[in-house]
Amino acid sequence: SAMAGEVSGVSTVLDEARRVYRETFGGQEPTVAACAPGRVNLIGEHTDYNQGFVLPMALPLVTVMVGSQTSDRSVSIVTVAEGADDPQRVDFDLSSSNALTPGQPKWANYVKGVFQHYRAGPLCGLRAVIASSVPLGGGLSSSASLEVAVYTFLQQLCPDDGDDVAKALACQKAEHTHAGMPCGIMDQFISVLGREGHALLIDCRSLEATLVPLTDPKLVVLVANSNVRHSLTGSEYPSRRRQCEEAAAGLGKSSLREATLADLERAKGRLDGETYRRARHVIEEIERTAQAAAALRKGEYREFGRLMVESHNSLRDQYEVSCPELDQLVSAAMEVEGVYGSRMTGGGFGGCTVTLLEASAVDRVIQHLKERYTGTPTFYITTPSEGARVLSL
Ligand code: GAF
Repeated sequence: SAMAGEVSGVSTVLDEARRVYRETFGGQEPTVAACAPGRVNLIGEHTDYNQGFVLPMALPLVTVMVGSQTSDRSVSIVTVAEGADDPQRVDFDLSSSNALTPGQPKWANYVKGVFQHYRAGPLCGLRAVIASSVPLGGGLSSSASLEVAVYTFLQQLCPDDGDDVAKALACQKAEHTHAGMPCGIMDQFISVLGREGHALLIDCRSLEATLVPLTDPKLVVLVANSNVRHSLTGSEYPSRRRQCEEAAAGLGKSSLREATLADLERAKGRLDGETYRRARHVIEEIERTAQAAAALRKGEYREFGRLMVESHNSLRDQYEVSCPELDQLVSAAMEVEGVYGSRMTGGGFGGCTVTLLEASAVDRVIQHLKERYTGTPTFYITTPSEGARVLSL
């Protein structure tokens, strides 16, 4: 059995996808394979749709797509993603006008959305199998990894111009139109552009990204999945987004990225208390993220960890997207010697925490979280991994 927190490799997921492909499609072998990673965000939460900074890294957890072109325009796709039960299959015909209309099953909407927004074409028919080691709905961007895996797969059959930023934007659009989730650009961007051994400081206004090395062997990034997901996510995310837009408008700015704390204080009387707190989180978090990236560059892990905890507290108290389970995991982590910092990661209301710690403390931390957390956590000891790529078969 695997050690606590150990992550299985890409080849395990690839092998599973190939096996299911053979089983599903009469013993044939796939000819094309691509994968795209999930992500963990180190800091910069709910800042991407405010044109701010984020600092995610790509995970060794991936979604893999294997398949082959067909001679017509029929599409058959089977998924065996983790968390799903038996393999599920969808069939549609690209020559039919409603082929890409969202419907059931839900997972297929991500696929259809990417087909819809793919930047070259016309697309040919294909048979494919999708497998994943990214936990579904666990806050590690299983959906972005699926979108980007599908896009990267399609690039092999029907090449586009290879523009990575445009690719991330097309996948984000798929999420907007086909999953109804008005997400920012972070998850798709890091899944496309992540680099092994690096976190990525993304400026979501200019869409420029800077690599921040993260390879110190004395340091570990531990992801703890609370294994809870509160149903609030669906409605709360769009409403946070709206509040931020209202706040920016109230400050006379095009986005909260353009606003300073002084601007916010001047406008305080004109904003309701909740909108003020939302805006304050965003403005401070954007600044914190820039500071954290600078600290990481200088190897100032204590400072980085302090900023992580500030981020968590602000998400809990001002942005109000945490939950008791995430708060519990963060406080428990902070009790252990050798931990620099810990915070919720991703949209919130469940999902995961991310903890930065001394490598020597990792067993101690996992043990302590198991004891202190009232639920059943899952752990991933992670390393910053490569973004989407073609796999050889
Ligand atoms: C979700 C969204 F998809 C991202 O765009 C981002 O806004 C994140 O929540 C919060 O930082 O993952």
